[in-house]
Amino acid sequence: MAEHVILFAGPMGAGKTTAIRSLSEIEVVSTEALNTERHVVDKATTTVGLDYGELTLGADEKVRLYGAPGQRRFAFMWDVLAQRARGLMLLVNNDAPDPLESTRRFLAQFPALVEKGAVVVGVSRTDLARTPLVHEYARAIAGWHPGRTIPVFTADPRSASHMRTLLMALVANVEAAELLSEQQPEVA
Ligand SMILES: Nc1nc2c(ncn2[C@@H]2O[C@H](COP(=O)(O)OP(=O)(O)OP(=O)(O)O)[C@@H](O)[C@H]2O)c(=O)[nH]1
Ligand SMILES: [Mg+2]
Repeated sequence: MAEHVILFAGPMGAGKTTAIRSLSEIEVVSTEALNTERHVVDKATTTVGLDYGELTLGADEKVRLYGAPGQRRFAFMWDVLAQRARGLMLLVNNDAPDPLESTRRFLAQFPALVEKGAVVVGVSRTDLARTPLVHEYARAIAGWHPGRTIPVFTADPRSASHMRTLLMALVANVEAAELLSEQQPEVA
């Protein structure tokens, strides 16, 4: 059975934990603690370690889902989790103060996955804030990472079918990127 390890990263409140709970076929392992930053994002709990879930895609692709904490004070976990990840699902809450700048900063945290072409961006909470629009993200990302294919979708992390569509796009991109890199001739 082919196996994928996908990391969900992005700012606090983007919906990483919610997305993994929507997608997982096993009971999700979570490390939620009381949110002491309710002035930043008004929700009861926040991830302090990681989330873990699993699902199968098609007949024989197992996907391991890891969710990172969003808060910068837990940023040491981002590198730990990125070392294992073959793909990055970057979730960004559109109702945050400067979601484009958050996108730029989070992409800069994961240069190897960006370089490999193994990233999909999901813009959440678009029912609460309509803008920036998807094409504005796509244009900004093309400016920061010219020549890289980083698809952007709107996504509701509460919806399993939305998240499944994004995940399938990401897995397809990861597989294509890995096949391409195998075909690259060795540099003498
Ligand atoms: N209205 C609306 N609510 C959403 C949407 N996406 C997520 N939410 C809600 O926003 C909150 C997101 O919380 P989490 O899933 O804990 O976010 P997180 O990214 O794991 O946050 P941290 O672990 O604190 O970094 C939840 O209450 C979700 O129900 C959306 O598209 N629209
Ligand atoms: Mg979380």
